[in-house]
Amino acid sequence: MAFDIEMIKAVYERMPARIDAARKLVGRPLTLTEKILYSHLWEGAPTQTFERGKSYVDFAPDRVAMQDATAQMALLQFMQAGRPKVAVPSTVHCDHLIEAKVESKTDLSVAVDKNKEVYDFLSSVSDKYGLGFWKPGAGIIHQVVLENYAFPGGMMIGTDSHTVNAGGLGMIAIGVGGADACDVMAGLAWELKFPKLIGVKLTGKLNGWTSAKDVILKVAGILTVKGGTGAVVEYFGEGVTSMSCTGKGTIANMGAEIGATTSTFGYDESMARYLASTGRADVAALADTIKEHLTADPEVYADPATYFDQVIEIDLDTLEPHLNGPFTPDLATPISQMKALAEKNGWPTKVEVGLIGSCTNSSYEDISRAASLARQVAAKGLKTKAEYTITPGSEQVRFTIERDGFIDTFESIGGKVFSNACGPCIGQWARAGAEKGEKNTIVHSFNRNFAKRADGNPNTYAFVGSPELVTALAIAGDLTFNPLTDYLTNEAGEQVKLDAPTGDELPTKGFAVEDAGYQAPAEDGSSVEVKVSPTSDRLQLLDPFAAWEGTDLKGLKLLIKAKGKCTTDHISMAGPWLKYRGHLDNISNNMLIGALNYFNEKTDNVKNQITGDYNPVPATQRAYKAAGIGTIVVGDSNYGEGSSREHAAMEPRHLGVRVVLVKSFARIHETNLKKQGMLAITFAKEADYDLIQEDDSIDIIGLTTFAPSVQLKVVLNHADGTIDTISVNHSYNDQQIEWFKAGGALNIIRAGVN
Ligand code: MIC
Ligand code: SF4
Repeated sequence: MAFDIEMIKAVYERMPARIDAARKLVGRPLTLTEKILYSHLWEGAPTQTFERGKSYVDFAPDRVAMQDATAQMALLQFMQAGRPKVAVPSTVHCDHLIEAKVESKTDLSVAVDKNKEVYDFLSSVSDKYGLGFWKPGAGIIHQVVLENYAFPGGMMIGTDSHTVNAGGLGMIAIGVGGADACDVMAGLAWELKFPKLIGVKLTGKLNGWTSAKDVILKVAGILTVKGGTGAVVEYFGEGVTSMSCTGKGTIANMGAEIGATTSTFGYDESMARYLASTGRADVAALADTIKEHLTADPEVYADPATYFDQVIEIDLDTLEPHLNGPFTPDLATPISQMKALAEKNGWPTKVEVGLIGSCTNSSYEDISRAASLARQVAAKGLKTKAEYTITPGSEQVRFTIERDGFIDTFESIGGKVFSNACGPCIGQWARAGAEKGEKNTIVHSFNRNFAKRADGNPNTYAFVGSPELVTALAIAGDLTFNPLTDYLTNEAGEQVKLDAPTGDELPTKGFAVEDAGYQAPAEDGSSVEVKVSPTSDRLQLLDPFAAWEGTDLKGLKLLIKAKGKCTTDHISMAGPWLKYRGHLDNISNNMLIGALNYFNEKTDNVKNQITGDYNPVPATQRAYKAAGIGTIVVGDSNYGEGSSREHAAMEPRHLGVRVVLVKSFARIHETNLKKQGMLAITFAKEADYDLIQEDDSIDIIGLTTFAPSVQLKVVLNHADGTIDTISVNHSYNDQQIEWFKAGGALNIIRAGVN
């Protein structure tokens, strides 16, 4: 039986009436996204309509999920909220802190030992406050959620940007910072700007070498890393219903890479099959009773241009396998064009490692299709040229694929199976030789490929592809190999061609697992003690941030003007730094160390305006803090893209940065900054970015009359005595302005004002 079935039942009971009410108010047929949103309003049954891209709306999500690297900060905040128990079903998943080095068992036991303090903390907080706890080794949050908790028509938030993965099972699932999770667990509303809607119509049917991954790689190429900002992407069409549920999960997962708020799919038979095979026939039976409410009204898909803000159509019959990269997930190249492009751009063409799995692509279907290629290695007398690794998404998947012989197949071609965890995807990869910084190419089926992400080496060119394509390229050892047309020379010197992959959507013998790794919380956790040692270097209780001083901010020094791409990986790097995710002061030592200084094109090297010296960013900021001088960070477009990690907002706040001024923000990061009491503003004229000089002292004017939709003024006092005054925009509503004034949203919850 499924977890929290009573909650699901209650959601389904209230959905039909709420959807009818919304349809009447809106006065037209509804998309699936609108149905789910309007049936999850904090106020209950809808009484008003909302404007897409404009109205801030309070929602009541059904559940919360957190992974270990973000849960620490989320739960440290929750502990300050003064609540005895979480208000909605919530879970914690231990997946990010396990380093991939030798193989799964060894790596897992090293991690359990090394991270004991953090795991004990998370486990005892979960026990105390009523959260489900998934132990290290149980799997990656999004895979475990898809297998156990996601349900069509539900709404969840999670402290990880790929929470959106659950859209594959027809949810509205959204990635947030820990402070947002804390609100919902504390029984408060969750606020989101009512999204715009992008419709993607899939015609035709996946075939041959093309897989669900290629759909999203193509969409990323069309929309770019910013194209989905502020929008929910809703997929429909015959290509969708013929696709597996886990394939839909892959597409939804990588919606994070185009900045989309989330992606979703209407309830269909593939979802019912997936629910049944993962032990939740009861959820499918419930969903069947209201199935017309779990997809859009028929008029919508018949005439999408009328109902969506933007419509994209992709023909699966002709869609080619793609490889996206290097260094950004939206640089999409159809495999047939890779050879020419790699030559033109000087990308290293020898593939050193192929890595499959991760939260994005480790379904039974993915693994079985990849295994069908691995089997051809022996059958065709080939030898695998590159290293090859497999990261299963959950213990249930791992156990089942082991039972079905796939692990043996992978091992027979030299494959190495890592723990059921994030591992190489998040820089938890002790890759031998990476420290040498050599230029090299890897291909993986993960979702992100920002510089340094997998192995810390800035010269690793990472390309994202389907597990099938990654496997073929690992066998060939060549980035320019097109398995659709090219031949390989086998050990006997013959020319052989790989057959297109085949596989099973779901295990014919069903899923199996001995110990899934779940720990239920105590019935009454009031006597459970949560210990945080005052001398720990990994955990630190939080002190409240100071409230706004009530005046304009004058004489702020420019800390850094970041040039170009500045993702959360640049602002608060993961990999080795993950270990400090529960210790704000220690992790602050990575603040902005990956950002490129506009003035000298160096990373982690900025001018200290007091001494004139160039030093690392964190040390420079600490010097300003010690001198009682506030600072400002300036950035380019889509600043803070990527992860949900609120450390990227809390570190600057903790170290005394007051303002972040950029051309544009990624959604989660902008909210995280606001939540932590930071001033997050954007240039009214993007070109004003060019006016910022290295020795600027900057004033922010208008804060005493800070109001929604009213611009602020920024005065740039240049070192030569000249002054530029520019206008800046902000997106704060009344409540968010209160967060700013209080010095952070948590200060308000704690004071019980809210
Ligand atoms: C990621 O994929 O970047 C992460 C690591 O899962 C992050 C969360 C984190 O930084 O802890 C995310 O995507 O939100
Ligand atoms: Fe883990 Fe990578 Fe998935 Fe993030 S994207 S949850 S790091 S596997």
